[in-house]
Amino acid sequence: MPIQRTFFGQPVTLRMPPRRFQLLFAVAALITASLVLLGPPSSTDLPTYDYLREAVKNPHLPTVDDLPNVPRPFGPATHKPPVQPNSTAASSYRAIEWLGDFKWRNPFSSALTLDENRAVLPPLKERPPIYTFYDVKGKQDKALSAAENRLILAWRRAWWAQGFKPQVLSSAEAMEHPQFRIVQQLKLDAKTESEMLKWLAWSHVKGGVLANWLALPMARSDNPMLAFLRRNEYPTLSRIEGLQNGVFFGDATAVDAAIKEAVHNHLLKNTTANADKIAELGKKEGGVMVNLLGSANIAVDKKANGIAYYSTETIVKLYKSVADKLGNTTQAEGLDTLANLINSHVHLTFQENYPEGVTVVKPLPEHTTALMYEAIDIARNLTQCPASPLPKSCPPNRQKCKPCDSAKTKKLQLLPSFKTSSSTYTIGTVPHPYTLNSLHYTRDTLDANFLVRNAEHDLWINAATKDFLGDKHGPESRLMHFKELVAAEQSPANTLWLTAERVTQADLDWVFGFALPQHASENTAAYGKSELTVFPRPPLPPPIPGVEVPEERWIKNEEERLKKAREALRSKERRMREVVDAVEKWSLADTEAWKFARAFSARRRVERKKWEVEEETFAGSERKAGVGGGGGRWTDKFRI
Ligand SMILES: *C1O[C@H](CO)[C@@H](O)[C@H](O)[C@H]1NC(C)=O
Ligand SMILES: *[C@@H]1O[C@H](CO)[C@@H](O)[C@H](O)[C@H]1NC(C)=O
Ligand SMILES: *[C@@H]1O[C@H](CO)[C@@H](O)[C@H](O)[C@H]1NC(C)=O
Ligand SMILES: *[C@@H]1O[C@H](CO)[C@@H](O)[C@H](O)[C@H]1NC(C)=O
Repeated sequence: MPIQRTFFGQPVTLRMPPRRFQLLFAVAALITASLVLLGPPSSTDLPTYDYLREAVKNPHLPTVDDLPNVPRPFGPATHKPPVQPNSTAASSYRAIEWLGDFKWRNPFSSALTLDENRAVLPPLKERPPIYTFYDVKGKQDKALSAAENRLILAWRRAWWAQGFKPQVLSSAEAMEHPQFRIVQQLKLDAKTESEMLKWLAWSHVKGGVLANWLALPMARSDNPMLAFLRRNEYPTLSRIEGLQNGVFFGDATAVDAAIKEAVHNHLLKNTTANADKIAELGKKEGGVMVNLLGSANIAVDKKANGIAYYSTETIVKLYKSVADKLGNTTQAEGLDTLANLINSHVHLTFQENYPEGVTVVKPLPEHTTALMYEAIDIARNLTQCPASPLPKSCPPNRQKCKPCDSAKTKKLQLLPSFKTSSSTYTIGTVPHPYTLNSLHYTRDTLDANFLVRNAEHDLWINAATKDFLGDKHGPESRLMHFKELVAAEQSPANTLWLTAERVTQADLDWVFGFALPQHASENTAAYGKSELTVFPRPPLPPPIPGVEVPEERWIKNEEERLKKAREALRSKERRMREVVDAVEKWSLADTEAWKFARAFSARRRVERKKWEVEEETFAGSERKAGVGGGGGRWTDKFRI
């Protein structure tokens, strides 16, 4: 009597499979049995695929000794490491979970987490705070406040992208300072008082870096000044040469001592009599505080070129048309123009930092065109000339820059494999192995039979690291290199890794520190009535040499398959889950790469969103600047 057998829910006809498959099924059955008994093992417990492949090639009946490390039901119990706070994010596919640990350079995260889903990332780097002071006396025009908030948002974004934690102080912090009453009783003019309050607020938060909100970082992330500020140790109270009172840094004791000394300056004994002299001090290099102290008390850092400060004098001197607009009736409009100018300069700095342009990695290029849409979209906008009110202008700290020329925009190229270079910015898209196998083998659906018969293991990581590592490395070593590319010290500044299943990319502004161009013109032209010059969009990158460009209809098929793969991964259906699981087991290294890249960007978003929520009520938050919909739908925005 024939027995109806099933495999992954499908009935199969009973015919003895070839001998090598008998062995494979025996191994699979053992694994399934141990899965049922013991729950999912970590990847180190599973037979390696080389083992499986060898076993398939050289069939011999397995003995228990042949099976590497299948979990022993009676072995000693293990504790999972405690879950760190804020280490998960919801996702349509599966919760994204991570653990920050110094041992992240392990090929397989599960070796450390004992949890198949949790990726081990490098510990989150502590961001040193950078403060700015923004205070509005009395009532102010709504449009003006909104424009100022947008500028402060740009300030926050630029410093965040450089690894800092930007915070906006106001007179509320100054009031907490013990010297506040004394300063108030001095009856100073508005400008001097505001400068004093700024220092009181700074002292209240225990020193650090204090910057004007028109002082933004515009340099490579390894610029010595920025690297120094990031260290969060400021041995002497200092300002930066040429930046007036734009940036100060120092520790709490030094800041406090300086305030005490300034308040006791003899000129402040009678501020009415000395009003002119005090105003005079305010005009001298470094501003009023520096000059009340006598210059010996504040060191001057001479070699700093990483920060651009748009002081009133600088705007008048270098950006005349913007200065004209900042006159009284058109002030809000002028501030928006300034915001556009600053954004264009941060973007220009990015483009100059990568003289070789932007590279999009497209491994296995024959059937992955649809997978690249997002990456290419971002890459084109990155290489587009930024919209600007003064397209020929340079940032204040680099007057010798090369303004962007739309006739020769930076190179935008596709490469089938990753190449390291600090003069190019690289964007990669990491697909789930289900997605990749479905595209690469042009299959609408996958199943275990298909994989076993036709699919290679770890297609993606082998292809993506081919030029870079050659053919000799195994998947473990490739994974380790890949993780370095994503997450090692300097990598996030040079590379961006997307996951293929995400349809939208948020937070790019905070990754780059500027807003990407959202408009393009046919040819260079003013856009709307804003007097911005908008540039054409760079063309699509040329195809990879030697790879046939698929016809439109095949690309349409790819889009369909990509959609189906996204659905498959999202599916809660048991059979589908089993197939996805089998695909993951078939390509352990690709799965690990996907989990790692996905967790890395999820953590970046969670860190940022959490910060945004904490800062929500302060000037320059997205909510105050009318961007991003505010914090009310915060939990929605957590979905990755
Ligand atoms: C502000 O506007 C008034 C009247 O329109 C004008 O008299 C004054 O000169 C303007 N001030 C500045 C600084 O442009
Ligand atoms: C993040 O962690 C903090 C502290 O453990 C907690 O208060 C907060 O609710 C967490 N946020 C999320 C989104 O998990
Ligand atoms: C400050 O100086 C003015 C003019 O020199 C004088 O009239 C006033 O009495 C002085 N105030 C104090 C408190 O000494
Ligand atoms: C890139 O620019 C185009 C318009 O040229 C815009 O539609 C698209 O949303 C932009 N993409 C990103 C990621 O900013």
